[in-house]
Amino acid sequence: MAIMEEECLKVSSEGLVAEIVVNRPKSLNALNADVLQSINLTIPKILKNEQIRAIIIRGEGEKAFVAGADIHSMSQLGPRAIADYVELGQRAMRCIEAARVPVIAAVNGYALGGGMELALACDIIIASKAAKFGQPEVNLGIIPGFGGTQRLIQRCGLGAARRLILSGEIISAEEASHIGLVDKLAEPADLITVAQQFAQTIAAKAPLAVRGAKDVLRASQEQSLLSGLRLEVEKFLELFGSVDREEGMNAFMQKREAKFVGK
Ligand code: DAK
Repeated sequence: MAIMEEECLKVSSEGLVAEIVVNRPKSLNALNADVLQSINLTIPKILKNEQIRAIIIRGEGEKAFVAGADIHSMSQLGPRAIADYVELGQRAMRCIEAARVPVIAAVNGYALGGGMELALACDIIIASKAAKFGQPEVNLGIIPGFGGTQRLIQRCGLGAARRLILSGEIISAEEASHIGLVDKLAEPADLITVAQQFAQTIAAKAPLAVRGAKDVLRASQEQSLLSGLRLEVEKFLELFGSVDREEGMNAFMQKREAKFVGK
């Protein structure tokens, strides 16, 4: 049953499980302000329904879960607007992380930059064997800004976070599974079924116990997460004013290699 349909987000629920689909396949589901705002509005609406015991998030189409923050729209933003965008995105990730029910990312294709950060904000990551993961922000003269620097460390350790964030390397789903980024792998055609089955498994458990466990697990990381997120935003905003950021984003949009000057 579709419970809500906006241009950039499709939301439905069946029984105890709700599904959110990021619906911008022509831009590989990149996160613009509309998507982030819709996530912020949609999750509280879903959670008002007390029947719902798990949420699945996935991307429309076969090519991408989410290929990152929307570089086209981000490149146009001035200092004030970029600060608003930061706030919107960080709030969307917190909204997922703090949801009273577990949230499962079903990753079908590219999960890059803000897309990988969206998956990291979820409790469980289930990926198609064809999925690809990476934090390629250094190619654009910036750093992850939706919590990736912090949540990747928490999930996979400092070594893996350094490797991925400093190099921008894109890794296969199998490798992502090997470093603990992905919790479960599925054949591409089975991804949605596997995610639904796992959501049903959780939904069948005692809801108060699941919620209590989610809260306590999260609390173990909370203080370092909050101070890390503040640092991440400060550094992101500083870098957003750099010459290299402008060059990196222009190079992406013009489909050419970036020439960085360290300014
Ligand atoms: N934004 C906007 N459009 C995108 C996009 C993106 N991230 N990724 C892909 N697209 C668009 C392409 O521009 C292209 O559009 P048209 O040219 O057809 O109009 C269309 O999707 C198909 O993409 P490609 O033609 O490039 O497809 P390919 O198969 O050749 O390549 C690719 C697929 C995923 C390898 C490639 O598209 C790619 O490298 N995309 C960019 C990936 C990336 O760098 N992602 C990270 C973005 S930066 C922060 C918040 C968040 C962030 C930072 C700070 N704060 C607010 C503090 C996060 C930043 C990022 O996520």
